[in-house]
Amino acid sequence: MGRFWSLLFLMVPILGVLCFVWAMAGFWPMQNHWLPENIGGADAHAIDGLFLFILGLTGVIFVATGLVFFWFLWKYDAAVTTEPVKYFHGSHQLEVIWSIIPAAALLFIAIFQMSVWANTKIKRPELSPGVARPALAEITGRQFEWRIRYAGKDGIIGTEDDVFKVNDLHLPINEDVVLLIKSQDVLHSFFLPHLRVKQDVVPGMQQFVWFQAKRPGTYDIVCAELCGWGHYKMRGRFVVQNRAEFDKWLEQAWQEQEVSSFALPAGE
Ligand SMILES: [Cu+2]
Repeated sequence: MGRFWSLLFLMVPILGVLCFVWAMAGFWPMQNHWLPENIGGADAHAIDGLFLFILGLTGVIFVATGLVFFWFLWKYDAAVTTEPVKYFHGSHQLEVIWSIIPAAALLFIAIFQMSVWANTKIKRPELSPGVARPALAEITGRQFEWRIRYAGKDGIIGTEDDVFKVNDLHLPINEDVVLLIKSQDVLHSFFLPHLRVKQDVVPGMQQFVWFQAKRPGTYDIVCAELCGWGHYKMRGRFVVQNRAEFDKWLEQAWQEQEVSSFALPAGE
């Protein structure tokens, strides 16, 4: 019977790897179970590269551990092993080895990912040397929607020509886009899966995210932090379009906003 359990245990690494390969290949019924289409620039692709590297590294360790477990279960099956159990009280040498290897692996990952981290979280794009690119829009997360305030024609947030929208983000294609992220109430997480952008939205903090969108279309904005009963519906969409279309859309949104704000007859 012990052999049965060891073979069953062997299924863990085999089925685990098979699931990943199946999903990556997009075979039925696991179409759309792998990463969403990557429409971002070099940074987004570098993030995918890091993800796959770490997946490969942990995958090798996962399979190796699974095989070792299997081997021990198989070899020391009580039904076929008559030798009595032997105990020993730790091995200093082994402990040093299995502390150093993971520590070295983690240190390697920490150094290996530094330039990607710097590009996506520290080096904000610049308009000209020393001048940070201003935000295209301010995104305020609140239970349970994304309020979006576009800088408008003057390119400055907080002025009279700002355009207000809810859950409807438009972005120009092939440009460095900077967004200012805030929370009105609790912790949220601003997540654009197709751009590999994810930023915790922390009450009391102003944060910036930046990226380039390289493919036109309509994509999801989601909240990636459980923020209350309506978390599931805290989603919006973003539309990637060329600069001329974006400007036209913004102008039209401004006109509509003007009409709706000033349409009431005097006295009402
Ligand atoms: Cu949320």
